[in-house]
Amino acid sequence: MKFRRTLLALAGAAAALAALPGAALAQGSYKPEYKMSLVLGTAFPWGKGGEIWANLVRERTQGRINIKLYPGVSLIQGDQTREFSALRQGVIDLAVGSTINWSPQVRELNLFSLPFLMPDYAAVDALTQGEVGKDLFARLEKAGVVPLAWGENGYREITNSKRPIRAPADLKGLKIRVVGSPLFADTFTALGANPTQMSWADAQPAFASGAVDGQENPMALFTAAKLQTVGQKFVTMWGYVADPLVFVVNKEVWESWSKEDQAIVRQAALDAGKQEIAIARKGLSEADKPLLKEIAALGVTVTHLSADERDAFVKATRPVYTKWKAQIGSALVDKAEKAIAARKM
Ligand code: X2X
Repeated sequence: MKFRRTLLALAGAAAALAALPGAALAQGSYKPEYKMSLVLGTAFPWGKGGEIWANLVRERTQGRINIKLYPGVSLIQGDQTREFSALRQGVIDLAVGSTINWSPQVRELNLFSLPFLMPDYAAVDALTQGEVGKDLFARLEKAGVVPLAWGENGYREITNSKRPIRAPADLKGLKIRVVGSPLFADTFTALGANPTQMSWADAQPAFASGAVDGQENPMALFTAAKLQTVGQKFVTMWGYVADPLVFVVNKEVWESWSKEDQAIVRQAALDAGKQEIAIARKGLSEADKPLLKEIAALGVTVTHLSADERDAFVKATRPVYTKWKAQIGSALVDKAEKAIAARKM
């Protein structure tokens, strides 16, 4: 009898809970703190972008939305290619994430990793700020997250500990760390290198020990992470891919906020994204590229390619481009190619 009463009471409590609108994340029921995932911290343009976003949101909502930064993708133990799934599942509330790290789950994001698709910053902007950017945001929404703004990690230049790279033959046999989808492994295999997939957290000790010879990452990251101190003494400016960042919110969290706060968070992401892109390009978008002089002053050999030399890399990776164009979706890649051809310089 007693047991039955308990059961009935439990059933009643469950029914009452179910009747609550949206249970834990009802509209207007805010968490005391929201978790923002980032691969890189505030010493890097990426982390600064996240910090600017969090600060703008805190100020403009008078503290209603309080965001804490979790750099090093610590919410997922450093496993950056799981970030998108964790975001969707609600382990992460917000993120500023790279298209590379989310590309295993959202194959269209591989677009930016097609070798030599985007020749310059104007080409990157033609994609992210145009129709292609809108298509990709629609795709991300369909995947269950709320994308708000674009940022930038940057042009990923090849670095290594062994020798200057001027031709694909110079990459032969070099062990190169990559991350993201198998597109990167395909690209480096086509160039004769020996690609190895690992997280950023694992990569740095691997450079230091010499287990890995080289890597590719933006120059702002090179200096902030002091990659010259872990043997990366040779840089080649080849501009083969650039990874944008996306400012994004978990869908349930987004829907729990008032319309007014949603508008504030969106505008703050747009403002932070714009500032972050300027920070990411600092020292590289100017004609004399002062950041490269700084890097050379650290004892690093910075190699610039002639048009013909660069073309050899383009040719060697063309089969990879063709293969992945089909996997990403030919219509989307066609649209991107047209937007780049029509870009304003
Ligand atoms: O791991 C990398 O190379 C980094 C930091 O650039 C990304 O997260 C894509």
